[in-house]
Amino acid sequence: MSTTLPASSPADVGSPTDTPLVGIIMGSQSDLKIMSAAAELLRQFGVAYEITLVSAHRTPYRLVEYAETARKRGLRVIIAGGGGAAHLPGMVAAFTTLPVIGVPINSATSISGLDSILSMLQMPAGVPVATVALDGAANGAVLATQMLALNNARLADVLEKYRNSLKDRVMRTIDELRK
Ligand code: RP5
Repeated sequence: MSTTLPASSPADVGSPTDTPLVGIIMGSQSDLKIMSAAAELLRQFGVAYEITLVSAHRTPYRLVEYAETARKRGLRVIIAGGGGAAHLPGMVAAFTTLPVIGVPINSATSISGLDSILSMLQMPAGVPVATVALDGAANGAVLATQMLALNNARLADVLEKYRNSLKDRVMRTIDELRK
């Protein structure tokens, strides 16, 4: 996503030096090429985030610790990406009542990503994972920012400008095609 937004002022809530409000996690270093889009967008929005690896299968105790301490460390929403048997978002959701946004990833080991989608989409009642599109890390960042913007006027304004920039891009292309 190459949309550039105005830099936030130092006084803004959620400048990159603040305590992270969004946790971006993923199951493997191979997921980083997808999940980095979420980090890039949050950086553009001026939302403080942290990004790290937490594997449901390879570092299960780290998953428990990450999820159990997330709220008291100041996080307000978690974006969790995974491919294959993508249990990370669901298991994180099991250990925290923070909203968890799941990003299914079409990894080399997945069945065209359908396995990842179903792994995080079909959660039992009471423990939701807000699942975005396959490889949809950017929408994970937008959705997380929309949650934060519920009580943050600056972020609401940033999102408005972002939407307008998307519209402007479409209109520019329409104009180009008319020539
Ligand atoms: C999942 O398995 C990860 O989220 C990744 O998408 C997939 C493959 O992992 P690697 O074998 O590339 O480490 O746990």
